[in-house]
Amino acid sequence: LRRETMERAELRLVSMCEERARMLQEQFGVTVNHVHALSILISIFHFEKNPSAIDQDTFAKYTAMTSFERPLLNGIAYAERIFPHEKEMFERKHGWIMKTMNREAAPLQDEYAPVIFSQDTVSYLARMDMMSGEEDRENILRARTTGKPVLTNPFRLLGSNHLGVVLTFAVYRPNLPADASVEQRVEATAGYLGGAFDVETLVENLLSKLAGNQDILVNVYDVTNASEPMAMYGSQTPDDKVGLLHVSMLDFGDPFRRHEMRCSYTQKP
Ligand code: WA2
Repeated sequence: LRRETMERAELRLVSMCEERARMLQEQFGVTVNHVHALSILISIFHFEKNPSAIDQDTFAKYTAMTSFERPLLNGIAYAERIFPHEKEMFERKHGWIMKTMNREAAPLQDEYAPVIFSQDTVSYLARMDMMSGEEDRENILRARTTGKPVLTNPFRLLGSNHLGVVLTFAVYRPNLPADASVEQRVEATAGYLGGAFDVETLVENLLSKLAGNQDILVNVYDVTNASEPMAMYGSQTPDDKVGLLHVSMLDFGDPFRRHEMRCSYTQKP
């Protein structure tokens, strides 16, 4: 009888964990797809059109009205690629000076990525050089060489200080061939579109709506480095005495990263 109870408990844990993992992966996927589409929109409407058909007001309006398409992002912003010799002209044209993520004046660098368009929910990113933050900078460099969606390590986000990850897509000048080399990609890079997955609140919100939520403990990890899992969601580590543990694989679309969901019961079954 005891064995039967355990088997049933195990099956229930597997099915609840898989349900949560699939739902989270699905929401990540639709969000990433929509940011991808928006990166193409910018490539065409900001770069193929001269003058640009996008300004801060149109970007703010469009991103606010389509935010339902990106359910796990707290907002989205576009940063333009600027070289040192363009900095003065750029700042004069916009009538403001770029700042670092620590709110200092931007020091001399080989390149900058100041945010020129931002959704109102992340207006604190405006004018910020996204290359001044370690995680954002790594994302930018990896996004433009791969042409793929890229995610950062989990870290504390600006604004909320919540645990999350940043998603970045490179925006290329139009007519980049699909089979472009790494050098061609870097050369054709015009800017970066991205936003933050506020995992701490948005995943919590997603999971809280599911049946059986009180019975199950969910943790999400970045396990790209298998020997050093990084916590991405979940404050409680499972109690060893509870025993049963199920691990569901997650695919968030960044081919260079691995994520997984670990589920256990909050109480002995
Ligand atoms: N977005 C929101 N919160 C953040 C953040 C970010 N980056 N970085 C730290 N906290 C404009 O890659 C380009 C968004 C970065 C895109």
